[in-house]
Amino acid sequence: MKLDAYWMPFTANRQFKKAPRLLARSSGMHYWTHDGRQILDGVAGLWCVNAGHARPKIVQAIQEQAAEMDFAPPFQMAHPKAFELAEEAVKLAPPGMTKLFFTNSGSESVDTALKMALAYHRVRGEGQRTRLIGRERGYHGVNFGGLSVGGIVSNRKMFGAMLAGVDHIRHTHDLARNAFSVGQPEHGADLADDLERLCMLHDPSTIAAVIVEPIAGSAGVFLPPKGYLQRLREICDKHGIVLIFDEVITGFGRTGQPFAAQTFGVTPDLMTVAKGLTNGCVPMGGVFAKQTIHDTFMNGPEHLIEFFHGYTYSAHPLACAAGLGTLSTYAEEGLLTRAATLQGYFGEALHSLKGLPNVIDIRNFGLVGGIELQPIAGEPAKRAFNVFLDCFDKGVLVRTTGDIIALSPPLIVERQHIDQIVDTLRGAIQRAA
Ligand code: PXG
Ligand code: PLP
Repeated sequence: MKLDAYWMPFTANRQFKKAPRLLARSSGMHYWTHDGRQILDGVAGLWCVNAGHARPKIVQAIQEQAAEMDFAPPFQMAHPKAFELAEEAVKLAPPGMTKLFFTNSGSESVDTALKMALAYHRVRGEGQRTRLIGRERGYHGVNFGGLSVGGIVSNRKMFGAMLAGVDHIRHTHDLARNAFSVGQPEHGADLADDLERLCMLHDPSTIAAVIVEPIAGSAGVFLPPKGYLQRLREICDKHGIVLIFDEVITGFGRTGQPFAAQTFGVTPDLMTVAKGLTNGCVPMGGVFAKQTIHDTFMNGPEHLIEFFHGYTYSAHPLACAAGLGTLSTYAEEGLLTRAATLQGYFGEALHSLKGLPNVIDIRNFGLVGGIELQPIAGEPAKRAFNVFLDCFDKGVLVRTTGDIIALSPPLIVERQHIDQIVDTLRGAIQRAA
């Protein structure tokens, strides 16, 4: 096979092409490589295959839809499954979040939510609210909006000035005080007050929205300190700032409830999703909006477009069919609360790795895990990458970012799979010493 033409995303292309890792088939908790090796999926593909692979209802829904209708234009037209999926999805959402706008990815969801927040203020006559606030070490996708509010230096530094008028609150990662916390860390709720600092600097009347991940996944699994999200909500309420939760990873059962907003008891104004919405089977994302935000747009003459935004593939029929198959699979199997049942076992298994060489922190919540390693001096990210390669060689797929190993198994995971993931990691971490 020629590997030349494909410029791979977020990949060490030259290293990969010397020793390619090719997946050919998937079912349930497993992948099979092109040469027939079985690989246990410790990361739900890329945090998205929450119901496990090749689930029959989803497969059938996609097949039938492909044969019935390939595409329907989403602007000034629609098809029934778009409405059905939105209706089913908002039933799972926190109270008041009754509207769903469709996109094709998490990155598009984030840029959509930022635009919604700006336009919402403008429609209300507060068009001076143009500033967007993100958080250091946040990940909100790779499009210019999400990149600008994001806080991962390597994702940002090559790309110029990005959006103007963006600022960032401090991240909450604090190894000195919180290392090896089980579940939410005790220390750091006060870091939410950093938003007050930015309000004082810019004046709150200039701030449109704040976006945070309830649990930061991609940047390295950072949990919200106890009380932190509540405090952010209070400050946003006080100053009329739209609070956006980016639930691209935490959405659809990862934390033990359908959404992290429910798990942590804090309702945002807008909520971005993707990944688990269609079990990763067809690209799709979305933005849940509070009824009040949506209704603000519904003024002016009825024949005029209210929100000048959308994608050719918004509410694509194949994605809607996959989404409906996905939500009914989640419901039938109780998957959206299964992480709550398993988090004790999962957490204990992960924390059993404490004491291994170079393990400087272990973090867990629901079915999300993070293991932070001491970097090799002068060679950041190499130790964790070696662990990743070693695990893949031994039949387990994990994910690394910098020197942090991230875990997010499909929600159908069983105890023996958790044991296999953790045992494989134990060996690999020892060999990486
Ligand atoms: N927001 C959050 C919170 C995400 O986790 C996105 C937005 C962007 O979604 P798309 O669909 O545009 O990729 C994400 C995506 C990793 C990893 O290594 C995680 C993501 C993407 C790529 C890698 O953990 N999350
Ligand atoms: N670029 C061009 C030239 C287009 O015509 C369009 C859509 O019509 C786009 C970009 C945006 O594509 P999409 O709607 O798939 O995001």
